[in-house]
Amino acid sequence: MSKPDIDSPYPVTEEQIVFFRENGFIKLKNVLSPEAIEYYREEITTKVHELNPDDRPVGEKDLYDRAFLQIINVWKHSAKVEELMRSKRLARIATELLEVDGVRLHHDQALYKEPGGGYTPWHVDQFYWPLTSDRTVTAWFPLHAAPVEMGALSFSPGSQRLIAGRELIISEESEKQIEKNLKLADFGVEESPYDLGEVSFHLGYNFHRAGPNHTDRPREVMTIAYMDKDMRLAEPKNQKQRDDIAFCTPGAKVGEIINGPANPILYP
Ligand SMILES: O=C(O)CCC(=O)C(=O)O
Repeated sequence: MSKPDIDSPYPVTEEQIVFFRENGFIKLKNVLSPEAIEYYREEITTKVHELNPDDRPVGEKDLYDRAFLQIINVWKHSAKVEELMRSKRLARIATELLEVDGVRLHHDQALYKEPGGGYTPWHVDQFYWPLTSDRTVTAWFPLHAAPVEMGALSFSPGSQRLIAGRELIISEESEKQIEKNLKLADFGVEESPYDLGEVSFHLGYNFHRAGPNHTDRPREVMTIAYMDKDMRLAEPKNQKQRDDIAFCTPGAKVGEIINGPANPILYP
Protein backbone atom coordinates (compact mmCIF):
# COMPACT_ATOMS: atom_id res chain seq x y z
CA MET A 1 0.00 0.00 0.00
CA SER A 2 1.35 3.47 -0.86
CA LYS A 3 1.42 6.40 1.55
CA PRO A 4 -2.13 7.49 2.42
CA ASP A 5 -3.14 11.15 2.34
CA ILE A 6 -2.24 12.66 5.71
CA ASP A 7 -1.19 16.04 4.34
CA SER A 8 -4.13 17.67 2.57
CA PRO A 9 -5.93 20.32 4.63
CA TYR A 10 -8.74 19.40 7.05
CA PRO A 11 -11.20 22.28 7.15
CA VAL A 12 -11.25 23.80 10.66
CA THR A 13 -14.14 26.24 11.07
CA GLU A 14 -14.14 29.55 12.94
CA GLU A 15 -16.63 27.99 15.42
CA GLN A 16 -14.20 25.16 16.12
CA ILE A 17 -11.35 27.62 16.75
CA VAL A 18 -13.58 29.56 19.17
CA PHE A 19 -14.65 26.29 20.86
CA PHE A 20 -11.00 25.34 21.35
CA ARG A 21 -10.09 28.81 22.65
CA GLU A 22 -12.85 28.61 25.25
CA ASN A 23 -12.69 24.95 26.21
CA GLY A 24 -8.99 24.16 25.80
CA PHE A 25 -9.69 20.98 23.81
CA ILE A 26 -11.64 19.77 20.80
CA LYS A 27 -12.46 16.38 19.29
CA LEU A 28 -12.53 16.29 15.48
CA LYS A 29 -13.99 13.37 13.52
CA ASN A 30 -12.59 11.83 10.31
CA VAL A 31 -9.22 13.57 10.56
CA LEU A 32 -7.43 10.32 9.67
CA SER A 33 -8.90 7.87 7.18
CA PRO A 34 -9.31 4.17 8.09
CA GLU A 35 -6.64 3.46 5.41
CA ALA A 36 -4.17 5.87 7.04
CA ILE A 37 -4.67 4.30 10.46
CA GLU A 38 -4.31 0.80 9.07
CA TYR A 39 -1.14 1.89 7.27
CA TYR A 40 0.62 3.18 10.42
CA ARG A 41 -0.90 1.07 13.21
CA GLU A 42 1.17 -2.08 12.85
CA GLU A 43 4.45 -0.16 12.64
CA ILE A 44 3.64 1.86 15.79
CA THR A 45 2.63 -1.29 17.67
CA THR A 46 5.77 -3.14 16.58
CA LYS A 47 7.93 -0.23 17.77
CA VAL A 48 6.10 -0.02 21.11
CA HIS A 49 6.87 -3.68 21.83
CA GLU A 50 10.42 -3.43 20.54
CA LEU A 51 11.25 -0.30 22.54
CA ASN A 52 9.24 -0.99 25.72
CA PRO A 53 11.84 -1.50 28.47
CA ASP A 54 9.33 -2.81 31.06
CA ASP A 55 7.86 -6.30 30.62
CA ARG A 56 6.38 -6.60 34.13
CA PRO A 57 2.73 -7.66 34.21
CA VAL A 58 0.29 -4.80 34.92
CA GLY A 59 -0.43 -6.11 38.43
CA GLU A 60 3.20 -5.62 39.51
CA LYS A 61 3.50 -2.00 38.41
CA ASP A 62 3.07 1.28 40.29
CA LEU A 63 0.29 3.75 39.53
CA TYR A 64 2.14 5.61 36.74
CA ASP A 65 3.43 2.52 34.94
CA ARG A 66 0.05 0.78 35.24
CA ALA A 67 -1.51 3.64 33.25
CA PHE A 68 0.29 2.89 29.99
CA LEU A 69 3.34 1.70 28.09
CA GLN A 70 4.94 5.01 27.14
CA ILE A 71 7.37 5.29 24.25
CA ILE A 72 8.64 8.82 23.59
CA ASN A 73 9.84 10.00 20.17
CA VAL A 74 8.93 6.87 18.26
CA TRP A 75 9.72 8.85 15.09
CA LYS A 76 13.41 8.64 15.86
CA HIS A 77 13.19 4.85 15.46
CA SER A 78 11.02 4.55 12.38
CA ALA A 79 10.91 6.37 9.04
CA LYS A 80 7.26 5.37 8.71
CA VAL A 81 6.33 6.89 12.06
CA GLU A 82 8.35 9.99 11.16
CA GLU A 83 6.16 10.30 8.08
CA LEU A 84 3.05 10.30 10.30
CA MET A 85 4.64 12.70 12.80
CA ARG A 86 5.25 15.10 9.90
CA SER A 87 1.60 15.00 8.79
CA LYS A 88 0.83 18.46 7.42
CA ARG A 89 -2.88 17.93 8.04
CA LEU A 90 -2.38 17.42 11.79
CA ALA A 91 0.21 20.20 12.12
CA ARG A 92 -2.01 22.66 10.24
CA ILE A 93 -4.93 21.90 12.57
CA ALA A 94 -2.59 22.45 15.55
CA THR A 95 -1.46 25.79 14.08
CA GLU A 96 -5.01 26.98 13.47
CA LEU A 97 -6.25 25.94 16.90
CA LEU A 98 -3.32 27.62 18.65
CA GLU A 99 -3.83 30.74 16.51
CA VAL A 100 -0.10 31.00 15.79
CA ASP A 101 1.93 31.37 12.57
CA GLY A 102 3.35 27.86 12.71
CA VAL A 103 4.21 24.92 14.94
CA ARG A 104 7.17 22.70 15.61
CA LEU A 105 7.45 19.30 17.25
CA HIS A 106 7.84 19.08 21.00
CA HIS A 107 7.74 15.25 20.93
CA ASP A 108 5.62 12.35 19.77
CA GLN A 109 4.71 9.43 21.96
CA ALA A 110 2.80 6.16 21.86
CA LEU A 111 0.62 5.51 24.92
CA TYR A 112 -0.64 1.94 25.03
CA LYS A 113 -2.99 1.15 27.91
CA GLU A 114 -2.88 -2.59 28.38
CA PRO A 115 -5.99 -4.68 29.16
CA GLY A 116 -6.44 -4.19 32.91
CA GLY A 117 -4.26 -1.04 32.73
CA GLY A 118 -5.07 1.60 35.34
CA TYR A 119 -6.42 5.13 35.11
CA THR A 120 -4.32 8.12 34.02
CA PRO A 121 -4.63 10.66 36.87
CA TRP A 122 -5.77 14.26 36.30
CA HIS A 123 -2.90 16.52 35.26
CA VAL A 124 -1.71 19.27 32.90
CA ASP A 125 1.08 18.54 30.43
CA GLN A 126 2.94 21.79 30.94
CA PHE A 127 3.88 20.70 34.47
CA TYR A 128 6.47 18.65 32.58
CA TRP A 129 7.61 21.15 29.96
CA PRO A 130 9.82 24.22 30.65
CA LEU A 131 8.34 26.56 28.04
CA THR A 132 7.72 30.31 28.05
CA SER A 133 4.12 30.35 26.78
CA ASP A 134 0.91 28.33 26.86
CA ARG A 135 0.91 27.80 23.04
CA THR A 136 1.22 24.02 23.09
CA VAL A 137 -1.27 21.42 21.93
CA THR A 138 -1.30 17.63 21.83
CA ALA A 139 -3.02 15.60 19.12
CA TRP A 140 -4.24 12.33 20.71
CA PHE A 141 -5.68 9.53 18.58
CA PRO A 142 -6.49 5.86 19.11
CA LEU A 143 -5.52 3.52 16.27
CA HIS A 144 -9.01 1.94 16.46
CA ALA A 145 -12.44 3.04 17.69
CA ALA A 146 -12.12 3.53 21.46
CA PRO A 147 -15.05 3.24 23.86
CA VAL A 148 -14.92 5.10 27.17
CA GLU A 149 -14.34 1.84 29.07
CA MET A 150 -11.06 1.37 27.18
CA GLY A 151 -9.62 4.57 28.66
CA ALA A 152 -10.71 7.29 26.24
CA LEU A 153 -9.10 10.62 27.11
CA SER A 154 -11.42 13.04 28.92
CA PHE A 155 -11.09 16.77 29.47
CA SER A 156 -12.33 19.45 31.79
CA PRO A 157 -13.72 22.16 29.49
CA GLY A 158 -12.30 25.63 30.23
CA SER A 159 -9.95 24.31 32.93
CA GLN A 160 -6.86 25.81 31.23
CA ARG A 161 -7.85 28.97 33.12
CA LEU A 162 -7.49 27.27 36.51
CA ILE A 163 -4.06 27.74 38.10
CA ALA A 164 -4.49 25.52 41.17
CA GLY A 165 -3.27 22.00 40.47
CA ARG A 166 -0.85 22.88 37.68
CA GLU A 167 2.01 22.20 40.08
CA LEU A 168 1.02 18.55 40.63
CA ILE A 169 2.93 15.64 39.16
CA ILE A 170 0.83 12.74 37.81
CA SER A 171 -0.03 10.81 40.99
CA GLU A 172 -2.83 9.65 43.25
CA GLU A 173 -2.62 13.09 44.83
CA SER A 174 -3.08 14.90 41.49
CA GLU A 175 -6.13 12.74 40.78
CA LYS A 176 -7.77 13.57 44.12
CA GLN A 177 -6.71 17.19 44.47
CA ILE A 178 -7.50 18.24 40.90
CA GLU A 179 -10.88 16.48 40.97
CA LYS A 180 -11.66 18.48 44.12
CA ASN A 181 -10.39 21.77 42.59
CA LEU A 182 -12.42 21.27 39.41
CA LYS A 183 -15.60 20.60 41.41
CA LEU A 184 -15.03 23.63 43.65
CA ALA A 185 -14.46 25.89 40.62
CA ASP A 186 -17.49 24.38 38.86
CA PHE A 187 -15.64 22.89 35.90
CA GLY A 188 -17.26 19.81 34.35
CA VAL A 189 -15.87 16.77 32.55
CA GLU A 190 -16.22 15.79 28.89
CA GLU A 191 -15.88 12.05 28.49
CA SER A 192 -16.94 10.33 25.27
CA PRO A 193 -15.84 7.50 22.96
CA TYR A 194 -13.55 8.08 19.96
CA ASP A 195 -14.60 6.96 16.49
CA LEU A 196 -12.01 5.48 14.18
CA GLY A 197 -10.11 8.44 12.70
CA GLU A 198 -11.20 10.89 15.39
CA VAL A 199 -8.42 13.05 16.85
CA SER A 200 -8.57 15.21 19.95
CA PHE A 201 -6.44 18.29 20.51
CA HIS A 202 -5.81 19.66 24.01
CA LEU A 203 -3.87 22.63 25.33
CA GLY A 204 -0.86 22.00 27.54
CA TYR A 205 -2.70 23.65 30.45
CA ASN A 206 -6.06 21.90 30.01
CA PHE A 207 -6.70 19.40 32.81
CA HIS A 208 -7.31 15.90 31.46
CA ARG A 209 -7.35 12.26 32.57
CA ALA A 210 -8.31 8.81 31.27
CA GLY A 211 -10.14 5.93 32.94
CA PRO A 212 -8.76 2.38 33.23
CA ASN A 213 -8.87 -0.09 30.36
CA HIS A 214 -11.70 -2.45 31.34
CA THR A 215 -11.65 -4.29 28.00
CA ASP A 216 -9.57 -7.28 26.94
CA ARG A 217 -7.84 -5.34 24.14
CA PRO A 218 -4.99 -2.84 24.40
CA ARG A 219 -5.84 0.84 23.98
CA GLU A 220 -3.38 1.78 21.23
CA VAL A 221 -2.86 5.52 21.12
CA MET A 222 -0.46 7.79 19.25
CA THR A 223 0.13 11.39 20.26
CA ILE A 224 1.99 14.33 18.76
CA ALA A 225 2.77 17.34 20.95
CA TYR A 226 3.21 20.63 19.08
CA MET A 227 4.40 24.02 20.24
CA ASP A 228 4.47 27.49 18.71
CA LYS A 229 7.39 27.54 16.26
CA ASP A 230 8.78 30.56 18.15
CA MET A 231 8.59 28.89 21.58
CA ARG A 232 11.49 29.64 23.91
CA LEU A 233 12.93 27.44 26.61
CA ALA A 234 12.13 28.53 30.19
CA GLU A 235 14.25 27.93 33.29
CA PRO A 236 13.25 24.41 34.43
CA LYS A 237 11.21 24.40 37.67
CA ASN A 238 11.50 20.74 38.70
CA GLN A 239 13.44 17.56 37.93
CA LYS A 240 10.83 16.41 35.40
CA GLN A 241 11.38 19.61 33.43
CA ARG A 242 15.15 19.07 33.52
CA ASP A 243 14.61 15.52 32.22
CA ASP A 244 12.26 16.86 29.56
CA ILE A 245 15.00 19.08 28.10
CA ALA A 246 17.23 16.03 27.70
CA PHE A 247 14.47 13.93 26.07
CA CYS A 248 12.49 16.43 24.03
CA THR A 249 14.44 19.64 23.43
CA PRO A 250 18.12 18.60 23.63
CA GLY A 251 20.57 21.44 23.02
CA ALA A 252 18.00 24.19 23.67
CA LYS A 253 19.18 27.16 25.74
CA VAL A 254 17.10 28.96 28.38
CA GLY A 255 15.60 32.14 26.89
CA GLU A 256 16.23 31.11 23.28
CA ILE A 257 13.92 29.75 20.57
CA ILE A 258 13.93 25.96 20.64
CA ASN A 259 15.13 25.05 17.16
CA GLY A 260 17.37 21.99 17.27
CA PRO A 261 17.00 18.90 15.06
CA ALA A 262 14.69 17.23 17.63
CA ASN A 263 12.17 20.03 17.14
CA PRO A 264 11.54 20.47 13.41
CA ILE A 265 9.00 22.99 12.14
CA LEU A 266 6.01 20.93 11.00
CA TYR A 267 3.81 23.69 9.60
CA PRO A 268 3.91 25.71 7.42
O1 LIG B 1 -3.31 8.51 27.11
C1 LIG B 1 -3.44 8.79 28.30
O2 LIG B 1 -3.96 8.02 29.10
C2 LIG B 1 -2.99 10.13 28.79
C3 LIG B 1 -2.56 11.01 27.68
C4 LIG B 1 -2.16 12.37 28.08
O3 LIG B 1 -2.21 12.77 29.21
C5 LIG B 1 -1.66 13.27 27.02
O4 LIG B 1 -1.51 12.85 25.87
O5 LIG B 1 -1.42 14.46 27.33
